[in-house]
Amino acid sequence: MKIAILNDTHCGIRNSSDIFMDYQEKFYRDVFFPYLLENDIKQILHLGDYYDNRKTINFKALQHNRKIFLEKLREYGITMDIIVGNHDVYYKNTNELNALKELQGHYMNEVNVILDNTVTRYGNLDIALVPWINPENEAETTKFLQNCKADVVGAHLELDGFEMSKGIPCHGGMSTKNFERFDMVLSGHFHTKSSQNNIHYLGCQMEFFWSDCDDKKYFHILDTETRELTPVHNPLTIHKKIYYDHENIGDWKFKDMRYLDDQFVKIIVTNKGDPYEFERFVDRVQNQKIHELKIAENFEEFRGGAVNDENIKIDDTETLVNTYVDNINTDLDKNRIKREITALMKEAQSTEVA
Ligand SMILES: [Mn+2]
Repeated sequence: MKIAILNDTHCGIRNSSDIFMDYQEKFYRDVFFPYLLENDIKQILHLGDYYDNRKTINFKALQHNRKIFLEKLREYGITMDIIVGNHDVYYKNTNELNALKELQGHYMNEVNVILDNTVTRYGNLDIALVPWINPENEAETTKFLQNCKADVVGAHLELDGFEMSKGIPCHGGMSTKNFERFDMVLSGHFHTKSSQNNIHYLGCQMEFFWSDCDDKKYFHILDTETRELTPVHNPLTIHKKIYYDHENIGDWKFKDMRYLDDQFVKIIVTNKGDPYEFERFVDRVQNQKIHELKIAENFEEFRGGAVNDENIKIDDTETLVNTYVDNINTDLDKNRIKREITALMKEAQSTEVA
């Protein structure tokens, strides 16, 4: 049998922005469900972070998600097994109070919320399902991972050494030691797709932040007989970067700019040249139906006298801040500083789009 795997779909992301709701709707309507219907797939496994905000939900986002996703499960006869991710749980030290149980478990026969470590059989394949690991369930999860009878794991893990977003590795996460005995470990949590040995971060299916730009997104199909994992590309993007170098920008006046419609656009100026030409280029971009335009022109304002800024990349705020921190001369734990700043930025970004 074939099962579809989703993870980190973050209902209500970016402060329940209409733009992101529309974008999520397009993914389910035009990409995900058509594939499932065409391939007669009736089972979804969701690896956590169904909702975005640990503590609240916006009624509009909730209703919208019910219409575009949950009601479609019912309509198409699809069932979903789901584990809790860190964004689905109210408290940091226990999974007991979580949005999945409150919003889906009680009302949806099509949704099976998995709160405790469990081995579930799909076709001829046993998959160990491991919800978000917290101080309360950690010891018991370790024991489960050492003893469970399954070759494959589906989880929401924070593992050391894997990329959190493209090019930014996680330091201080959990060791991969307890996962070595499995043939294949599939995990949500980090939003970029990456693999090391038997462990596969699937990456989220949609773009939510600038750090997702130019980072291809996929949902996955697992064949439970052959154990083949197939990524299915989601061609829908919502972020576009333009590198402006007046020497290489070419005949932009004749270029079809409609690919920028419905996108957040960032022009990264590497070599501005004639300012008048540049302004005309900006006008051209702004004439499209874009959501927002950001221009990254120089990073003068981010300069600190003590910082070696030759290596700083201005591609996006996260990369900029991270490379900036990398270049500070300090004995403090730079990885911890980066983790804290990233968390703060995510929080700020989620209130940025109204
Ligand atoms: Mn997530």
